[in-house]
Amino acid sequence: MIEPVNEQTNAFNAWAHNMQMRVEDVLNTHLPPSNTSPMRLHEAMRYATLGGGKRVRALLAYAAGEFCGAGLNKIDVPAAAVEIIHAFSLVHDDLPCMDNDDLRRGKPTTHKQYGDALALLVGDALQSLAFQLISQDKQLKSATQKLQMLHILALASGSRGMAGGQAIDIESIGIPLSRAELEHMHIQKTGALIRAGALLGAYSADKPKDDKIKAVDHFAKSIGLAFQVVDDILDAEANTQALGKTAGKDQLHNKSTYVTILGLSAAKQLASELHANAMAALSFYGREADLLRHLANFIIHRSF
Ligand code: GRG
Repeated sequence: MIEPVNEQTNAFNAWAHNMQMRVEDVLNTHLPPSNTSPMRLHEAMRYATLGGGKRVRALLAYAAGEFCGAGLNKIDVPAAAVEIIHAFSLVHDDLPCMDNDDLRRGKPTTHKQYGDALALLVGDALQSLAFQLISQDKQLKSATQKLQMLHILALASGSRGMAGGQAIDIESIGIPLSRAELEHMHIQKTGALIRAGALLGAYSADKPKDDKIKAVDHFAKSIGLAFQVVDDILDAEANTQALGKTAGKDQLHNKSTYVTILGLSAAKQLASELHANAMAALSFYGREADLLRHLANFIIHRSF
């Protein structure tokens, strides 16, 4: 029986809420307790990671993992690891030497709460923790599988992934980028970790089929870029309270965005085209790809 669209959306929303709570539990369990030494560092790591965010990268891991046949228990740690790397990147991104922001996820940024030096260490320690958790995960039985995941996460975070994209971003402040340069920057800065989230989920399955890995990869590349285009649109259109972070930051910092390069209407058109590309990657599959489809819709239609 084909369910009506709003029932499917309600079911997806309930699934997403459950997975957000699930990854919160996994994070809570695996982050060092704040009553163990060094207590202030551990408290700040928990402050930066817990109790906020849409958990899009974890949701991608769960959806791609289920698509490829992995049990939820196997996806838990990889999903938490990609969120930990993401939290790390946000802490460093907000520092005065980077974007210098005061508000993140509706509360003071980590350096505002704990000082710049500790925030730097929070990022460093979170990065190590993400790799440590995958390496010691008892749910993942094969060393090859773990190695594959560590490789995916390392590539996505490094100089040809997120750190590289951030380097291009800070070097280009005040210098208008071409559309191709902007795309290159965002594939690295935002797209790489989103793609990693989906791939980590896919590789959580014991024997993921090649065609499914390729479909997830194709899907994640398109939806990762769409995510950033929507981020640019929201930065221009939404307000600080709705976003939980400072709105209008790109304009303030004189940064090239899809909105400054294409204009609002063409940026929205591009987001729809990228969404359509992501959906096309799943066209061969039936209901087993529905979580990924709904997630793509959520990424495109989100308001924060
Ligand atoms: C992590 C290796 C490494 C280096 C740090 C600072 C930095 C280099 C990179 C910055 C990457 C960055 C912050 C990109 C912005 C991506 C982005 C759109 C963030 C907002 O993501 P959401 O909307 O946030 O998913 P929530 O709060 O919902 O999790």
